[in-house]
Amino acid sequence: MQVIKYVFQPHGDERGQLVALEEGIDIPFSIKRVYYMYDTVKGMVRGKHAHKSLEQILVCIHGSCKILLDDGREKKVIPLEKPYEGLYVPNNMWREMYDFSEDAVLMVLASDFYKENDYIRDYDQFVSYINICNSRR
Ligand code: T46
Repeated sequence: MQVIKYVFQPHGDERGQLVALEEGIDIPFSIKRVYYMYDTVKGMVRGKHAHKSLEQILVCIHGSCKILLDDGREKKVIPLEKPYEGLYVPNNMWREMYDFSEDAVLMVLASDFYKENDYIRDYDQFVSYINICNSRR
């Protein structure tokens, strides 16, 4: 599995840091939605689903968390600890977010609006779905 973690360019000066994210330059898709999660309860695991089409970039803009990516064959855990790092999560990828620090704010840039019918929330269904997708290639 290829993991793409972007390192964005901070514009630092004597006042501090600023990161700008522009579609087509820093982000490889049109950004249709931005959401973020905070106050995540200790020990809680979020996600546990895949998307059929949605592409996303996850940026832990404060604190830290871990992301488990699973393409049905291989699993990888990617720590997000810097506000200038972005993890690309493609479609057909199971994801779980966990180990949130108390102060974590996880921001997500998404390629599409919220569509419940794009989610696969059952792991066995996810594996069957990607096997069908792979067999059509
Ligand atoms: C993903 C991971 C990284 C909305 O109404 N609009 C939205 O845009 C989103 C993302 C969620 N919601 C509602 C739906 C649920 O009632 O917010 C509630 C929590 O959503 P969910 O349980 O899907 O949250 P996570 O953290 O498990 O997953 C989210 C995204 O849904 C998902 O696309 O990849 O973050």
